[in-house]
Amino acid sequence: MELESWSEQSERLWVLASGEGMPRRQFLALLVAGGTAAVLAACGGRGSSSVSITGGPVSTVDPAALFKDPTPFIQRGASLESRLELMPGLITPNDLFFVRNNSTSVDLSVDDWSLVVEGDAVEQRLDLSYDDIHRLPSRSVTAYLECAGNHRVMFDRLQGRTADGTQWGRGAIGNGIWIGVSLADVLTLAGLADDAVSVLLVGLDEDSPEGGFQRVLPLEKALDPDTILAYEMNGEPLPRDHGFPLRAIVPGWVGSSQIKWLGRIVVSSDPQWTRNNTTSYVLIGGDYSPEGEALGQVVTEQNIKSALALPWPARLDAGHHTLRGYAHSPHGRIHRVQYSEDGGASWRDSRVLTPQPQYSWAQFEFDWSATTGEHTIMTRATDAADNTQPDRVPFNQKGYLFNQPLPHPIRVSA
Ligand SMILES: Nc1nc2c(c(=O)[nH]1)N[C@H]1C(S)=C(S)[C@@H](COP(=O)(O)O)O[C@H]1N2
Ligand SMILES: [Mo]
Repeated sequence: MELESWSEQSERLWVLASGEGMPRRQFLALLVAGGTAAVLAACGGRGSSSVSITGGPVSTVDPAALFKDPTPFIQRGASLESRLELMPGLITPNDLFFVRNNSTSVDLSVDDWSLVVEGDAVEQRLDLSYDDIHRLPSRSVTAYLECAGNHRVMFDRLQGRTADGTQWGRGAIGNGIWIGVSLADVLTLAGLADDAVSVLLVGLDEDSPEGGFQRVLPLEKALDPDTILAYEMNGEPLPRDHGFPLRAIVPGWVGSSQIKWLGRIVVSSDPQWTRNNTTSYVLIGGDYSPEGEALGQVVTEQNIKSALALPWPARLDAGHHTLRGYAHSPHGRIHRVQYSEDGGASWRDSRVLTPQPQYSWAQFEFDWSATTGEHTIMTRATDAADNTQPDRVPFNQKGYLFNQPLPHPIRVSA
């Protein structure tokens, strides 16, 4: 499994680096800047003969599938998983923001691009240029964006059942400041019919026989003024890997609804069913009932989660540490994050940091005095509406929405 082989590799490298007296901070900085080669070089050029990086190739990313530098990420084919321990704070910089591609990133030019709005529930078909979009009133939204499969590997690790799909750890999430236009304004421009019920967003990547990657939104979510079509991410034009020139941002909803390289919108007076709300992004399992044309319960909103911003497993020196992490919920702000050192028998409060703007995730931290040996720390978040992470999530075949508290393994050495 990719994640296992990657952590084995970094574990071996870290054993070598710490044997050379390299502090963890320097090790990570080298790994980020120059990959394994830089770590090996700094270890006196002992090279791969003394540390055999055998758990598969160091890079598993397909270089043709992406534009950004994959070095700081856990690499997974055409997708990149973020390392929470590298996150500098509340906002995830673009070069550390995870990428989830179902095919490959697309290189579009604004000159050849336009956004088509059509369907039986609009009065007129629109064809909007990049400039047309920019002439509409702009709207800024601060929101986390998370893949429905974030934490998926935990079904395997904590329940002993492997779900289908990319075995994401905890880094299929990032938090951004997005600027664009309200989808509602675009729909109004096309003239929304009274009987409109569903809005299909279609990407320009070549994802499946039905066309680009696509997802339908019910009218209500499409008309939420904070559902935007974004052209800017963290003060820069939307990067190519994140959907240049235009992508949907649907706060609180599954990552797969936030269509990148948006090219077409179909507004219909009927519900629309495509792959991503029938066979994919549905909860399939005995605990879930199918709905409409879907094989299971359709995944719409994400759920409440928390994670420590440490490598998995983590290694710390004995002594006092401030441990940090991130928590988020689609149902409101995070009010509380607790941690447990005894498998959930007792819990203590961490400090939830402010600000926590809009649909942003929250940062939390707590002081921990690390004693030599093996430890496991769990975290559990609670939001303003009193939702909290459940002790157990029923299994679903495709491994979505895993949000049990994660027992994070930490090895402390003297
Ligand atoms: N056109 C298109 N949009 C897409 C995807 C895709 O493969 N193609 N992947 C989706 C999924 S599954 C996720 S989790 C998010 C990831 O957004 P990011 O790559 O900007 O982090 O984009 C969504 N939008
Ligand atoms: Mo996703």
